[in-house]
Amino acid sequence: MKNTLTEELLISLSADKPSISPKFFYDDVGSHLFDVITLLKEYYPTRTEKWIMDSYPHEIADAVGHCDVLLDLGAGNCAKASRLFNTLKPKQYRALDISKEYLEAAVVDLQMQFPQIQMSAHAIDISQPLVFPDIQELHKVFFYPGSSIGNFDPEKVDQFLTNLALECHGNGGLLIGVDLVKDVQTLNLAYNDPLGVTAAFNLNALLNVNRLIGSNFELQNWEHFAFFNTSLSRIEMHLRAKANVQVTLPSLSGKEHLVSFSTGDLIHTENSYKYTQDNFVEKLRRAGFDDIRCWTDPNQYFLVCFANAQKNPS
Ligand code: AVJ
Repeated sequence: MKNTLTEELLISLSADKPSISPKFFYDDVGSHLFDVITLLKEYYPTRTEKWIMDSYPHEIADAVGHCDVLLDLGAGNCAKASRLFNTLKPKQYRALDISKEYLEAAVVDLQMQFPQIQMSAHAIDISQPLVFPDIQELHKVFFYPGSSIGNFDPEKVDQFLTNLALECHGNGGLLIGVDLVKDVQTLNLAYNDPLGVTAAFNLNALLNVNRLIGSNFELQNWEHFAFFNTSLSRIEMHLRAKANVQVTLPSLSGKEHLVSFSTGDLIHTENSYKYTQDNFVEKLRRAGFDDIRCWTDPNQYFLVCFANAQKNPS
């Protein structure tokens, strides 16, 4: 695990267009910073998704039907799934997330509050293909809230959704939250909060990388840069060099090498794609889902969908 992550970072940082995958945001500090982001007035997605879920509990529960296993993809602090327990009444809850310590602590807490639900925590990278052989026969509800799907490139979204539809084995579905396209100002502000929490969240990726691979990025040389790319319908986050800097990267063979950045050079850290309801529903259909139900807020800032896996995928 450690070596593949190191290798992945060395390759992506030495590339023509350097990047750090957004999964490297979520060390302990980064996970907490993200929690703070969700409290900010400018960051509307979390609050709006919660409003939608709280406003349509019966409609959502009706669409989902009975639930043997609730599979939480990207559980974080498990707060979103736990709010569904009383309406969906899952028999089992499986929390999946990249951040192990954070996740395990959250599940231990939650298990005490809901002793009747069988719970487990799985520290995995959900951008890898998911398989659940031991629960094939059970009615599965995949839960993918928070517009985390926005991090995937559009082709990857199709693969990911197709894989989930197949993993349902005609018995279950997907409850998903998706951020919608809206005016550029609102989008830009959500990723450029005046308090600078998103900037800290972005910069913290460098500290995590230093810890993981032993590089020597210095935060004073980098700044947060985020904007909505209208033609690609995505927020892009980057770290921008404030000076000419050299960074020492170790290599797997033990030899170090230097990477140079000039003032203004970028390290791409995240894409956060925004969809329209129609194009997202169309993606779900193409992936093998049907009976798609959608809920949104009065501003149409955010979308929640439940999509059933087709019984006989063609
Ligand atoms: C967790 C991927 C949904 O894209 O809005 C928040 C992460 N990045 N602020 C998003 C994030 C900057 C977030 N997702």
